[in-house]
Amino acid sequence: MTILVAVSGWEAGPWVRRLQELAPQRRVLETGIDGVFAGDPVDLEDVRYVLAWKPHPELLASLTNLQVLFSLGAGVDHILDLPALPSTLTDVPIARIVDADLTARMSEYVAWQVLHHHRQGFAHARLQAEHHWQELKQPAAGEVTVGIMGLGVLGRDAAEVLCRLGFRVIGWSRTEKTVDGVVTYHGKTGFDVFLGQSDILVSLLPLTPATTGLINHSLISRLKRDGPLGGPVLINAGRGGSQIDADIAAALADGTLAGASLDVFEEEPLPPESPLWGLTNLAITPHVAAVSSPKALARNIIDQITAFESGQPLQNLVDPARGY
Ligand code: NDP
Ligand code: OXD
Repeated sequence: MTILVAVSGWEAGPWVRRLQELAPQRRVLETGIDGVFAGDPVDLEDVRYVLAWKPHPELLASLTNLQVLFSLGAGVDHILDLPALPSTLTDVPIARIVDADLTARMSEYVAWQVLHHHRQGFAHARLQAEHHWQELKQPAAGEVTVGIMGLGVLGRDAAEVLCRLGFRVIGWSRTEKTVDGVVTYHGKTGFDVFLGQSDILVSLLPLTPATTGLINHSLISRLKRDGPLGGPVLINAGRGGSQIDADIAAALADGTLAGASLDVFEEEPLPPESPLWGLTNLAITPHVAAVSSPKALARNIIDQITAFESGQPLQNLVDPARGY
């Protein structure tokens, strides 16, 4: 039962080594960093499982005996949005990563950025650069409302961590949710009430037609304006396709947003000429909020394959019609 690591932009080597360490009896093939398979095409007939990150559609189309497609990320837009998703994949289940390691990394990023804005990280860095000792007025966490868009695996965990830090946390999702300590809203009707209370808006949404371009001028202008941080703050670690970079740049420049942290962008890597790079109230990270670690996640996938082969149902299946 051959496994193929089909990744573009990532090195396959660390995944292959870890998979072989955990399952030495299995054959593991890999693509180059360009996502292209350089081996004998005949070998692809034995491939039953693919571990994918931005896989090439032609490569997927040539896998006639594929049984499960595993996304190496929590998001699956990199598979579902392929310009030509092969028809051979129609009946192949797609499973995504849900793992404590990935979840903890995301909550770490969210807590880091929320605290950075809450504790006035940019202002303190400016004062330090000026060698200027000045005490800034600091609100308590309980005076700040963090609104989380997306109450899935990652959003719920981040909410729990932020509640523990003392923030007032509210959440928004597509369908109704109950999360301890969090006031929740859902759908179109709850959206404006949710936005109007958010001092810090965190997006952990998947990219779907409904979330594409959602974080735009209109959304930003509906955030709470009179909170204790001197204006609303935006943090996006979901997908760049959910935001309009130019609207965020304009809002940061004219004060509609007091600050922002972006881990994801409409175009990645963020082009050097993007005006976002020059904004002093924006914290940029290169899509690393929660990286997929071969050490942790290869174990997760090998366990899934072993359970699947012993007749147990696959976990964390994606609904292609829903888009996540
Ligand atoms: P889940 O599928 O567990 O959760 C998605 C959440 O988004 C659900 O609560 C869902 O609502 C909500 N949602 C989806 N569509 C809408 C909509 N139209 N309106 C309102 N809410 C909506 O995903 P995860 O929490 O595991 O991951 C979330 C995303 O984070 C991934 O899809 C990926 O894009 C991103 N990510 C980014 C990383 C990074 O490093 N920057 C790393 C890992 C993930 P409902 O529950 O009602 O269905
Ligand atoms: C993911 C990501 O989806 O890293 O896991 O973006």
